[in-house]
Amino acid sequence: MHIQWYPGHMTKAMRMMQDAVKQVDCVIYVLDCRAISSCINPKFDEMIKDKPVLYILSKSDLVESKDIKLWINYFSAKGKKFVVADNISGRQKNVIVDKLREINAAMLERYAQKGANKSIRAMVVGVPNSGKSTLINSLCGSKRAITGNRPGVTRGKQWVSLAQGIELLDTPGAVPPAFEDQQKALHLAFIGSIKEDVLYMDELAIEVINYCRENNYERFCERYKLGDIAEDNVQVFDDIAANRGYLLGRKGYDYDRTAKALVGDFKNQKLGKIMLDFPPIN
Ligand SMILES: Nc1nc2c(ncn2[C@@H]2O[C@H](COP(=O)(O)OP(=O)(O)OP(=O)(O)O)[C@@H](O)[C@H]2O)c(=O)[nH]1
Ligand SMILES: [Mg+2]
Repeated sequence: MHIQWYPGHMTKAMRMMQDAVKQVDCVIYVLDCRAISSCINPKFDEMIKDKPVLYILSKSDLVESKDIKLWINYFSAKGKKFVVADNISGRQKNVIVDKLREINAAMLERYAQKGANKSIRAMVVGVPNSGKSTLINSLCGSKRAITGNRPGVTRGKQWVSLAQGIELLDTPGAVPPAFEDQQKALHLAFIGSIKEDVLYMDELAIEVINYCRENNYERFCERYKLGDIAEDNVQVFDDIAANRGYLLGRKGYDYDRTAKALVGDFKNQKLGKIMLDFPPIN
């Protein structure tokens, strides 16, 4: 499967962000903990290169803490400012506000010397569905930004003010215009950052089987009541469809339904907490 998805609204969104970045003091870069490397969009990196950046490693509740630890070590070693967050609980609110002050300390100090009180303006960027709008809502304590578990929920730009003298700009998610590394595209597909219409469920399901054969063997067998995972992926489909009763009348097994169940289970942590990207070794 070759994944390619760059709808017109993303070109428009990138243009809007190019303009908006000139008006902000810093950037909040939201990365889904399940696929951190895949969430890095080189187009964002280019756009924000002159701004202080706070990385939010979001959806931490969906990954094992021992796995996140690897990323904590990586970001720390690189001297990057970051907060590991689960946006829904909003538990990290104070830490995030403190870190925003920290990355803007020089600017705040300049204003303070002139006796002025300057608010911090931050643009929130990330791939679709990474949790940007949810993070903004948790920081402001109310549902100001629209959220939803599919890519492309936020379409325009929206400013939200926090009581602590911070203004946040919500932006639409964007993926790179082309994926040189299809593995990254696949990982983005698994975390719901790519519209399902452009994906082939059966091919994604085969990736799930391959992943679980390597990483989550027992959990997979338990979930689908299998003695083992057959070597032949079509056989695995047959075994699951048979156990689940996914039949197409007399025509045999319902592969579409089986594929959907596999991908859905993978996405909804029914096959365990899964981290797809590991830090590069350097
Ligand atoms: N478990 C979990 N779910 C989260 C977290 N943050 C966001 N979500 C869910 O992820 C989905 C996407 O969240 P949004 O905030 O709409 O994502 P977005 O980055 O604004 O997406 P676009 O506007 O499409 O670019 C929603 O169903 C949220 O409830 C988190 O920290 N943990
Ligand atoms: Mg949004």
